[in-house]
Amino acid sequence: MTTPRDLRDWIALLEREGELVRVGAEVDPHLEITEIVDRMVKAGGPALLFERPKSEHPLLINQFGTERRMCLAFGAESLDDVGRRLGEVLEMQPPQGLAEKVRGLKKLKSIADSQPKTVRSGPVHDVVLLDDEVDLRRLPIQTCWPGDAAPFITLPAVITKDPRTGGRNVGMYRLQVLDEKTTAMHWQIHKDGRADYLMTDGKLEVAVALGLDPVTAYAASAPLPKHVDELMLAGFLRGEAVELVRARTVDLEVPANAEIVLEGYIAKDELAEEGPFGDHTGYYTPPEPFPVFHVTAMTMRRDAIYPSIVVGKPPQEDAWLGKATERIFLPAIRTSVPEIVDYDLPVAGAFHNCCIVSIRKAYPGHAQKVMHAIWGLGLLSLTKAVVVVDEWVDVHDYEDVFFRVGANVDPKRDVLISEGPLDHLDHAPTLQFYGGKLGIDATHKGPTEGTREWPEEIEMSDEVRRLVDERWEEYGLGAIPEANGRRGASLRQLLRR
Ligand SMILES: Cc1cc2nc3c(=O)[nH]c(=O)nc-3n(C[C@H](O)[C@H](O)[C@H](O)COP(=O)(O)O)c2cc1C
Ligand SMILES: [Mn+2]
Repeated sequence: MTTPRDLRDWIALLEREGELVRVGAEVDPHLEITEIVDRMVKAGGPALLFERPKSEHPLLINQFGTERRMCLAFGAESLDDVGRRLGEVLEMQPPQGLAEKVRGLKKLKSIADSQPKTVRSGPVHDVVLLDDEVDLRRLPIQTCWPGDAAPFITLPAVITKDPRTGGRNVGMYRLQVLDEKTTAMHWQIHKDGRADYLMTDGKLEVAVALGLDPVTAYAASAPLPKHVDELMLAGFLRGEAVELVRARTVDLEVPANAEIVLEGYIAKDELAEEGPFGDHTGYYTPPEPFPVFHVTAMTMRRDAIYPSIVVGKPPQEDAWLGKATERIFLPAIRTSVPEIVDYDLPVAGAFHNCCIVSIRKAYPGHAQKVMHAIWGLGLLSLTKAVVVVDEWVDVHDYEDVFFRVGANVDPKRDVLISEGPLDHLDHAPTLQFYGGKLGIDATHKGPTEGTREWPEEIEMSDEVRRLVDERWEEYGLGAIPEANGRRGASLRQLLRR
C-alpha cells in the first residue's frame, strides 16, 4: 500500500485519477471561492487547484470532498478497510504457533515504523522568511462567509508540545488573521492544544504546518487521546513514517515536505476576540476571546501551494474528514464497548449532535449502558443525542432507524434525559459547554424489561424469495429490483441536497 508522499504527490495522483481540475481564471479568496466550492462539493465534483487566487500562491480545495478521494488518500478500497487495519493492531492477542508469531511481529513492526523520523533537511525550508519579512497577506487566505470577521486559515496542522511531558500534539484548529503577523488560535476547551496552553507559564511555542500529504492532514483532525501523537497515527495509516525537520526559530519539529510552516509563540493570557465565523454547525459562531499566535517565521517550499477548506451548513467538504474518523475509529471504540456493532454520526447532525449506534443487546438496560459509555468516551462524550438500535438494524439507513424509533419506542419508558458537557460550538444549550443529553432506546424489549411479549417482525420466507427470483422473468416486470435498495437511499441521505 502506498499513500501520497506529500501534497504535490497527492495533486499528481488526483490529476491522474481525473479527480482534480485546475482553474486558471483569477478568483477572489474573499467569498468567491466559497461559492464556487460550495456548488462543487454538493455536486460531488473534483478537487480544485486555483492557480490565480489573487496571490502568488495557488490554492487547493475540495481535496477531501468525496468518498472516492478519501479512499485514494488512504490507498484503501474503503474507509472501513482503513479502520480494520488499525483494529488488527489494537486487538492483538498473544500469538499461538509460528505463523501467528510471524504475523504478530509484522504488526509490531508496523507500529514501530509509524514513529515520525527526523531528517536533516527538507523542502519546507526552501524559502525562510524571518521577522519583518513575515507577512500572512502573501497567502490566499479565504474569507469564507459574508459575516466572517476576517480571513481564516482553515486547514492547518497546529503543532505544540506538552510543557510537562514534552509529548507532541497536532490538531486542526482554525486561525483568524488579526494582522500580517498575528492570528487568533481557536483552541476549543475540550481540545489537547488548549491543554498544552493551559499548562504553560509564559510562552508556548507553536508551529503550524499547511499543505501536507492527505493522511497527515487528516490525522490533525483525528480525536486521539492526549498522550498519543497524531503523527504516529499518520505514519501508521500511511504505512510510512512522517519525515520531520527541526523548525528554524522554535524548538519543534515540522513535516519536512510541508508546503508552508508558520513558526511562532502564544503568550499565556494574551487573548483577542475571535469570530464571528461561519462554522460547521451551519451558524455563525459569535465572537469569543481566544489566544493570540505571533508568527515569527514563515518557511515555504518554492512555489508553495496553500490548502484550504470551507465549513458551513452541512454537507461540506469536512463531512468526509468526519466520516473517515467515524469509520477509522470504530474498532478503537469496540475495544472499550465491544457490544457496539456499528455507529453513524449523521453529517446533517454536524457530528456532535447525534450518534446512532447498533448493539448486541444482552441484558435489560443494555441500551442505557451504551448511551452512558458514549457520553464517557473521548470527544464522543460531547454527543447530544444517542439513538440505540438492535444489531440487525443498518445504522447508516436513516429511514430504517426512523422506523425503529417510531415502532419500538415508548417515550415514557425509553427516552433518557441526562446532562453533561456539550460541544464548544453548540449554540442551543442555555449555558455554553453544558446542558441536556437525549438517549433514545429503540431496541426490542421484552418481559425481562417488564414489557409485554415483543411481537415478531415481518419477513418473507427465504423459500418464497427464491421462488420469485427464479420466476421473475416469467412475470414480464423488467429487471429485478435491487433486493437491498435501502443502502442506496442512505448514501443519498449522506449527500442530501
Ligand atoms: C476543517 C476542520 C476545522 C476544525 N477547526 C477546529 C477549530 O477551529 N478548533 C477546534 O478546537 N477544533 C477544530 N476542529 C476539530 C479538531 O481538529 C479535532 O477535534 C481534533 O481532534 C483536535 O485535536 P486534539 O484532539 O489533539 O485536540 C476542526 C476540524 C476540522 C476537520
Ligand atoms: Mn491530540
